[in-house]
Amino acid sequence: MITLYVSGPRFGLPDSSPFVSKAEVLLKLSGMPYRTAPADFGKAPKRKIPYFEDDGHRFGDSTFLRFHLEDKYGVDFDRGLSPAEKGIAWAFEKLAEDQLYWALVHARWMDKANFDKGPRAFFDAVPAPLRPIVVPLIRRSVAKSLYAQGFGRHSKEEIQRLATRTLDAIAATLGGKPWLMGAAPCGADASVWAMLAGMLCPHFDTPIRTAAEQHGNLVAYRDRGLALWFPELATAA
Ligand SMILES: N[C@@H](CCC(=O)N[C@@H](CS)C(=O)NCC(=O)O)C(=O)O
Repeated sequence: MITLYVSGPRFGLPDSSPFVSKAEVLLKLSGMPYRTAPADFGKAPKRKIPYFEDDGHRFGDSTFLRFHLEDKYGVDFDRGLSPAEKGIAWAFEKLAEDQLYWALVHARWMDKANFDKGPRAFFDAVPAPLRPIVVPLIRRSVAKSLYAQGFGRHSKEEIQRLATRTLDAIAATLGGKPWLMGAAPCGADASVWAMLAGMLCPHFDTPIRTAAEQHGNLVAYRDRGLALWFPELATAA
């Protein structure tokens, strides 16, 4: 059975990491049995979460989980989609991961109020005397990643503008459909849903969340996914 290594539910979300939520949705969509276990970054093949294990082999990255399920178990996440629709789905998946995700990281880690009520708790297991050293160190390394990716070079207003354009594009493409590409969820819904759920998380106050909330269809999409894949959280919300 596949083991998915996770951070765990937090902030009313299936996982504090949207990529872990994405991976769990992929597993749910696949219908394959799986279990979850706490992640250890030291054992993560790519030093990121999620990572997963199957038949004694460990692999990193949520998209490679998708490829693994497709290649080894013949799962077709894009059943019924035309080649053009598959292309659009893939582009939206990567738009969510390469744009929305970084806006989310910026909002949670660089804004002090959000950091204090969010990611700061990741360090609760670090002995108290070490926290004043470890917390700024890790926060600086996140700032460096943001700078290397590019969003760290933008002002808050510029990030807001980019994220809003992405949210508008997703909302327009989703339209009145239940899922991104039609009546059934496809592979891209795992990513797009996970990033939107993180963006709409009421625990954090961000102008991007406010922009997302302007789109009734995005809020309904988040609620639909929560009810289908994580009903325990839907009833708690
Ligand atoms: N491309 C990776 C991205 C995973 C990712 O960025 N995970 C974040 C948590 S949401 C992480 O582990 N960050 C730790 C780091 O960058 O050191 C995937 O799809 O799995």
